[in-house]
Parts: sequence; structure tokens; C-alpha cells
Amino acid sequence: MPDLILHHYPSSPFSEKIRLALGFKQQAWKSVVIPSIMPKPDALVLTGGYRRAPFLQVGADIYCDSALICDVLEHVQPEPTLYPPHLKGVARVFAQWADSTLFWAAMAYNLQPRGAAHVFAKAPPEAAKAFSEDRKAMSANMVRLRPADATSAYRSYLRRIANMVEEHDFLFGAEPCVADFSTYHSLWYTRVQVPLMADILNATPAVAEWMDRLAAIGHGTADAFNAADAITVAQGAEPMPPGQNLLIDSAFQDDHGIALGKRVTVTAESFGPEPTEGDLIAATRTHYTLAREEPRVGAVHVHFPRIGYVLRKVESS
Ligand SMILES: N[C@@H](CCC(=O)N[C@@H](CS)C(=O)NCC(=O)O)C(=O)O
Repeated sequence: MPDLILHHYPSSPFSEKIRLALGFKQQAWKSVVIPSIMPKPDALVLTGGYRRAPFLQVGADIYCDSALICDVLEHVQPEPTLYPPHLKGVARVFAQWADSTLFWAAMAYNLQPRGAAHVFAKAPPEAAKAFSEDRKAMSANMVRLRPADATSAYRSYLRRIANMVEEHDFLFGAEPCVADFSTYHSLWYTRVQVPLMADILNATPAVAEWMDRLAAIGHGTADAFNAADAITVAQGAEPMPPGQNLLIDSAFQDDHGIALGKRVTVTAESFGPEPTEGDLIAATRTHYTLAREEPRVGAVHVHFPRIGYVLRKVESS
């Protein structure tokens, strides 16, 4: 199998989720560090517009969103599993809550003015301003929690997580599953990226111990790689046909009245309005695949999960 190339950046929580999942699966991977704000020309040439971190490249196949990347990792290395059969539904539902509700409460707490000042303390003032403007544009249509409300919610969520990990080593038992990785990354941001704000974790020592157990898993074996070499890899590879790529399913599920072969866009439901446009070559119960031709890269297949993404037909097609 071609190398797993993760495009990510060190301070990105969702990237930390995947770095740790790669460690759980004991994978070797190549690490391309991408910018944390726009512009990101070398990343967008691969994704066709999607700008969020992380995304996973395998040859000329680009897997967007950490939820889909977890599915890919499960396919590449089924054991140890991220989706234990007896937890299949609940693990995914819990992970989705953690990647959305918990994440936004934690980030509104983490990046309230005191936390943001800490994150940018060593950076020039323009960096803080550029970051804030970038994220404002990304979240234009979102309702953001105010710091006090975020603090209340985050404290409650930490107590609920503590209730779970006081019972066993990981959220749902003796082994971690996808829910642990999704829950961990927001708390990791608090602890590692804004230690000034980490006193909120003191009230729940069982949570801190659970975090230590997850951190001990590590990141697998990462080799530094650069964006130009990642583009060269894509240029030299053929995208995998649906059904032969690293996703589990290929049967067509038509919920939108859009036939395969049509020109479409896929856009994140919220946070990051940049669409990816291409020909719809798969729409399964779990994901969409868009075929694209990029002058700098050649043929690429870009994959998105169904959940959290909006599929639209391009009207002229
Ligand atoms: N649902 C997405 C969320 C990804 C996400 O929001 N990533 C953040 C970084 S942790 C991001 O892309 N921020 C803007 C940026 O880095 O450009 C996933 O699970 O991958």
C-alpha cells in the first residue's frame, strides 16, 4: 500500500485525534505540516478547496475529515479496533458529540481573551489578528458560546467524562475506542496548548489520568515530508476506483436526486465555507467521492463523509 501522508499542524486538535489514532494502530506515516490559516495553496491543490486540518493522502486519494480518516485507518489496520462490535453505534454517536458540542465548548473556553493572549504571547501582534480574522471568516454563520457559558458547559462535560472513566480505564471499558480519541483532542488542547487555562481539569483527576493513558499511546512512527513531495506522490499515482479504495462501501445511495457522474460541490455544514467541486463518482451510505483534474497534480479523488457535509449539484451540469 502507498504511504499514509497526514497533512496537519502541531496545534490542531483534530490532527491530534488522528496522530493518536495512528499511534493506536501502530502505523508508520509521513507528516506534512500545513499552515493553520489561509492561504494554503499546496493543501488546496490536493483537496480542491477543502481547507480544514487534518486530511489524509494515500497516493492520489485524499480523505477529508477526521471521522472519515478513522474509517480509513480501521480498514488499513483492523486491530486494535476503533469500533468494537458491541459499541458500534454508541461509539460513533459519542464521537460525534465530542467532535462538535464538546469541541466548541472547550474551544470557546480555551480561546477566551486570556487563553488567546497566552497562545499568541510569543507571536507578533499581526499573527493574532490574522488568526482571529481567519477564524471569524470560517465561522461566519455559527453561533459561538460566550466564555462564561462555555466554561459552565465545559465543567459539566468534564464531570460527565469523569463519571465514565472512574468506572474503567477508557470511556466505554478496558480499551479505547473512537469515542476516546474524539473526546481527548479538545482536552489535549486545553492541557498542552493553553496550560494557563488547564486549571479547569483539576476538579476531575480521573479525567487527567485517563488523558495520561491516552497520551501514552503515542503517535506511531512519523517521518517528516514536505508539501512539494506530497504533490509529486499524487502526480505519480492513479486514484483508486470506488470499491477498491480504503473505504468500506461503494453501493450508491441516492438521497439527493443527483446521479453519479454529475458535477457537484461538497461543503462543510459549518466552519469553513470553501467548497470542493468535482464529478460525483461515489455516494455511498457513508461517504462521497469527487473526481477532479488539477493542472498541478493530475487526477485526484477527494473523499468526504456524508455526515457534516452538504452535497449540491452544480447547476450548469
Ligand atoms: N470535522 C472536521 C473538523 C476539522 C477542523 O475543524 N479542523 C480545524 C483544526 S483542528 C481547522 O481546520 N481549522 C482551520 C484551519 O486549520 O484552517 C474533522 O473532524 O476533521
